[in-house]
Amino acid sequence: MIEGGVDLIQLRGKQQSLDELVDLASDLHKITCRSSIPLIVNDHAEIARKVPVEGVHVGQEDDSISLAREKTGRAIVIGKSTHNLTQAAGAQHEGADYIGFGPIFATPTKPDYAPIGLTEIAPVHVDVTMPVFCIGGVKIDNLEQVIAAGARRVAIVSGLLKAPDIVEYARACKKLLIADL
Ligand code: TZP
Ligand code: MG
Repeated sequence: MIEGGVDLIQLRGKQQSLDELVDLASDLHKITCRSSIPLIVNDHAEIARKVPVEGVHVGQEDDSISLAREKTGRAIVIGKSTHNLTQAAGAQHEGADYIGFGPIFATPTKPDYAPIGLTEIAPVHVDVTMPVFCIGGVKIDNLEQVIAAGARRVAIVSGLLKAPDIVEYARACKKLLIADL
């Protein structure tokens, strides 16, 4: 992914214990920091006390932004998942540094959430000033559509992980995103 040009990596391990996530974050951070790619850990702010990751990501059901900041004990990027315009504005008010916005499309990676579609992508960029990462079912095949709807940044999970050639897939996505800047 780094070779292909991703700008950020998030460690997301829903099946792993906290200890396992700390070990994974530590191994991963050795790789990401060589390329100055920020590593964001999902769900557990306490990992940031043990590993010098650059950020923590919380969901609507996780720690608040302020509790997550407290748990990390240091200046760090904190992002939040949002699923509608109200939550996006709330995350900004709460002091998030960026938001995830979606799921844009239905996705097996997050099966319990209804897709929100493309229509709120443009409005969310009007409502909030922080970076917005559109997420959920985003693939190389629909990326132009997501960008045309107003997205400037995307987070891709299964598209990248299932790609036959991850470097090429990341490169192709990056090319579409950069072309639109
Ligand atoms: N939050 C909203 S959708 C999603 C998360 C974590 C999963 C995105 O995964 P994929 O495989 O890129 O659809
Ligand atoms: Mg979470």
